[in-house]
Amino acid sequence: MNNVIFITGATSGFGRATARRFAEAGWSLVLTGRRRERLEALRDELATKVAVHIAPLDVRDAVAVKRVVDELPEAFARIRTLVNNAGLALAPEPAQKVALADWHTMIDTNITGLVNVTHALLPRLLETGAGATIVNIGSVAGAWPYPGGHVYGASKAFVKQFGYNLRCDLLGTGVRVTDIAPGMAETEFTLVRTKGNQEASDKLYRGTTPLTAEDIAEQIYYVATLPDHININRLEVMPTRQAWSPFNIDRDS
Ligand code: NDP
Ligand code: 8X3
Repeated sequence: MNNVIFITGATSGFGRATARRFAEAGWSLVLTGRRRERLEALRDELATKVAVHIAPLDVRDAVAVKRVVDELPEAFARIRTLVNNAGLALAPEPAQKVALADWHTMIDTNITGLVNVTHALLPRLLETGAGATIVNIGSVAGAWPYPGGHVYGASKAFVKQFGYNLRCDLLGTGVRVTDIAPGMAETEFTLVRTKGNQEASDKLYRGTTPLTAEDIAEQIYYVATLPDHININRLEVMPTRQAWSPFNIDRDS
């Protein structure tokens, strides 16, 4: 069977590593993201091994999402796995210091983008039936609060609950849904979160052992290739060298 994976945010980090991991296993790839030149570079790298279709796409644009899905070439039309990976955190400052526009960007990307893509691809996944998998990339921030998490963490809590609710409605269709919730992983995530501050990004990952994009790609491959009767609901994955802190207390000085 021709296995096809549709990946959002394939131009960097987890999405790009996932494209490489599934290419290694011979899957056909639909690669999306806003940066066309990166999609082209990845296609050039992987098209020697597997069939690759690229589609520059901003997941916030529901009309564009539907067009990309409607115009999938025949060989890529039957999707087996959807990886809803496109997303971002912005403004690690306290909530009261954050520009409203940054909150809107996170909601539009992490929530609206996620539902746009899921809604457009659900008919294709239902057609595939048994073994079809939706992998949503959540975060530990969707389950555990931390300072500066505000809308980012809340958007990832949406990812988790949306996935659970989808599972209820998709019962009997064979379509699986998994929330993979990573902790700290070294990608371009912190560069984006700090609006291009390479020093801050380097500092966060220095002197410890974060997850890699390849670690998460391997988890995605694992859940998507389990026997059809197994659904991993949620997979929370942290670096061994990351854990929780005590509660903060406000004290009189
Ligand atoms: P990267 O910044 O490396 O990759 C993010 C990807 O999302 C890029 O390919 C980017 O592509 C894409 N993207 C962002 N906005 C849009 C948009 N509007 N439309 C389409 N694509 C978009 O970060 P990661 O790989 O780390 O992040 C991937 C996912 O993992 C995100 O959902 C993130 O929240 C989540 N995550 C990350 C963790 C980490 O520590 N790294 C931990 C937990 C979860 P382009 O800019 O070309 O559009
Ligand atoms: C982000 C993961 O550990 O930076 O989704 O909160 S962490």
